Amino acid sequence: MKIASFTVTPIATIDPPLRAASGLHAPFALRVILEIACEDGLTGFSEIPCTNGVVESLNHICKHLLGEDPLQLTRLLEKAKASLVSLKREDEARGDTPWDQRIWVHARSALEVACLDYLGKRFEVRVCDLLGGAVREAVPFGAYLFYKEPGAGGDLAFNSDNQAEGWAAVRQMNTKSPDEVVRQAKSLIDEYGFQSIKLKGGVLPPDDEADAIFALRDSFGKDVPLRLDPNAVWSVETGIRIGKKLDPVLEYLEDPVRGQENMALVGKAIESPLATNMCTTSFEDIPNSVRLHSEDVILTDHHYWGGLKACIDLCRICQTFGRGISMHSNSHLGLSLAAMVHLGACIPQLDYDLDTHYPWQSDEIIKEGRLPFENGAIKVPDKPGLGVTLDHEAIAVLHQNYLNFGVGFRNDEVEMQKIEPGWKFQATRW
Ligand code: GKR
Ligand code: MG
Repeated sequence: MKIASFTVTPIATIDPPLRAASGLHAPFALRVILEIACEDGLTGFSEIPCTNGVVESLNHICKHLLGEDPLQLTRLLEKAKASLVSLKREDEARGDTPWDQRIWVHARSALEVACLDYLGKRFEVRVCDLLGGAVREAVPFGAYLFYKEPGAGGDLAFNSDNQAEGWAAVRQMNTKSPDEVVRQAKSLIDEYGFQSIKLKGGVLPPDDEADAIFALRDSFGKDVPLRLDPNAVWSVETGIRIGKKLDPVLEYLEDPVRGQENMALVGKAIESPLATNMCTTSFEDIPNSVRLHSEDVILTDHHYWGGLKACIDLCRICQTFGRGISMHSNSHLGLSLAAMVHLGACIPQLDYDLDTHYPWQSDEIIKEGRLPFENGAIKVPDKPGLGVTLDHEAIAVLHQNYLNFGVGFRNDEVEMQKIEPGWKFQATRW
């Protein structure tokens, strides 16, 4: 069956003012929804992070794929890659930001996941079955903590008199001190049952972030694994000093420093495993990773590694070279989450709970509504394909948000300057 039409829809979804090394999250996070429709009337969907370049490229590529059969996925992706070359976009570098800026990996992921969703419906099997089969039926995620400014994002102002309770209330609150970090963790864990914790760092002076980690340990005890991720803005000296300080309490330290060489230096000096979604981020980085031993754990992410099958390949390489596997996340909705769950279900050596920003987002674009966590895990959907259905009305609303918002890419530095004039991103801050 051939692809008869496609739709590329950029959307803006409410996102709270979370802090990171890159600055501050804008009131809306940008995503792109790809929908392919085939001659048999069946459709396939995917969700990826949005930039102007991704939207333009996907529109360009998809025109070349009309008439292709998603079952011939390798051929289809080769054709897609060739068509992108003719667009001559120059922004094919990952960049210094905590998130990845390369267009091709995003486009490849969008195409592959939409095709697998369609194929699952065509053959009445789940995406995880197309990937080789599930080794677990529920996929565990961790509590993802952020320093944050007051407010819940979108057009909603912080209102201390509102009726919100529990996580809905804490989600709006300022988080800066170790006590506030612990309050956020307790609330997330009460609401979702997460069994491990990651703190997004790179925001406060490193010793203050270490104090927050010790406060979490005091509060939750040694059975709740803890991670800290300063997104590579520490120097090697700081990475070694803080790494040693936190050695007794961390499950892993994620991207303390920038680049494989620096990661290897820190890794040799401390005991905690090092994890990355910033220094080993493509297959081309693997030889150097092996040569230097730049990290112990790689955070896979199907949006950034070019799709679900590429991540399965990555896991095999990780197994060969003794790397643990975890999963990276960015602000996202249920369509991305469903794909993450199918992938998580198929990774035999899933060593760690996966990252997800999902509790921070309040919108949804799937008819099933917000996907429920049970003891921190999400059940693999049991319907064919990804197992979720697009809610076109919700997408239309979020597309209007995108048009109203009028910004086509994520820029945390500009957002940060709105609350701290003159603030500048620094690739190495401490
Ligand atoms: O949401 O601000 C954020 C994070 O910093 C995100 O953009 C990172 O890509 O979560 C990510 C990470 O693990 O580096
Ligand atoms: Mg990270």
